Amino acid sequence: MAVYAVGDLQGCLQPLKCLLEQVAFDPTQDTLWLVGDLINRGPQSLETLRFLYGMRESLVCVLGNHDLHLLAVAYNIERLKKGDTLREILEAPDCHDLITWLRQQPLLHYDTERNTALVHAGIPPQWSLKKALKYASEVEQALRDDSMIKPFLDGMYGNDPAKWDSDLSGVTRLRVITNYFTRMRFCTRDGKLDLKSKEGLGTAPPGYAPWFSYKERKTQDVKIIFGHWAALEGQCKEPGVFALDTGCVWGGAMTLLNVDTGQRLSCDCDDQGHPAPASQPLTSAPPFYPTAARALNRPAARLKDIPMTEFKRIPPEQAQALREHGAVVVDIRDQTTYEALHITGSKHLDNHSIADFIRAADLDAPLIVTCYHGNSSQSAAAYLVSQGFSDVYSLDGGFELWRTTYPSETSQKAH
Ligand SMILES: [Mn+2]
Repeated sequence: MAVYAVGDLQGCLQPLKCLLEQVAFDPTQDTLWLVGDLINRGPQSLETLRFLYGMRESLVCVLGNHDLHLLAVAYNIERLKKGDTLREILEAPDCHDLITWLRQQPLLHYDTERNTALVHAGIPPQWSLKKALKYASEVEQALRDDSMIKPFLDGMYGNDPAKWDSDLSGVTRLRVITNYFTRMRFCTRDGKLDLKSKEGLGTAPPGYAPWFSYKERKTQDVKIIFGHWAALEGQCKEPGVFALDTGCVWGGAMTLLNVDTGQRLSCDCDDQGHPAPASQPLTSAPPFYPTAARALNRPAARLKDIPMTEFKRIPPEQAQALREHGAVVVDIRDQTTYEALHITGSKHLDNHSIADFIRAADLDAPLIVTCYHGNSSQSAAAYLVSQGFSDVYSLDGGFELWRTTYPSETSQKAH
């Protein structure tokens, strides 16, 4: 009976399957919430849509800008752009079923029991939940209405007007509503949109800030789960606001959130949107954990005596300071990637080397774990804590952030 929410899929089916397997997702019992952007850019847009359609009874799905773009293309092929990977959907024999299902999906979902809203981009600061639901339903009605869908989709594109006004009408009104729910990142206090900046928190134009950051935001008392903003890397410090887009299609990760416990699980991806080689074994328990546990060669009682500590997440700067004081760095990416470039002095760790590593290690020495982007290193760090290491760190941003922060502290030599 669990409820999970997953970040933007963008046609990356394998990481989704990997995550669902890890939580033993049962479509007859569990529910999956999708923040939208199900398709486009990734390797398997058609297969992803079919997979979701097949389990549609177990889904709650809100539409993202890419999903709306697919609908627009389905109603007007001239809208198809060069980088789109949507043609396979349009040419599929089941295209009609998939599109018909998609246009029934909402822009905003609210779960009363959990007091939680699900939306692709966000809810602008000036709208209460009640208003947001009303405005979302205006667009949803247009999508479901055979005579309104095409004019709406044709008029949907564009950044103007940048700000909501309740006097707006027609397609212009629907366009602003759509831009808020599916494209917003930065806006002003009173909800004027900037739709050009796409990068991290530091890149807001003067007078603009992330939509969720305003103290006066009228949805402060509602939990909000959203995607769309990969540059946030799943980090949002605002209480009750959960960022889930971790850029699976751009070599980031796909993130799954247990809506009730707040627990997160990630599947690191390569730059093709497939699970990265090291992610599967290191984030899913079976192949990795038992090998190491057996190899520990210590009586079980000894393990129980070890006080459980938590691992800490640290930025590159702190990792560098620890390295200067002799911390060991282990790298859990796949061997080939590690050999191509890694943190100088770091050791490669995988299912084959973990046993020897633990046997020979000083359990009290500081140990830093790194991966591609700082996602799967967290499960590995938790595991190493469970194996008795007392001072374990997960490197935030992984090797990708490290190489841009300390390019001279990287090396191609194996250790
Ligand atoms: Mn998006």
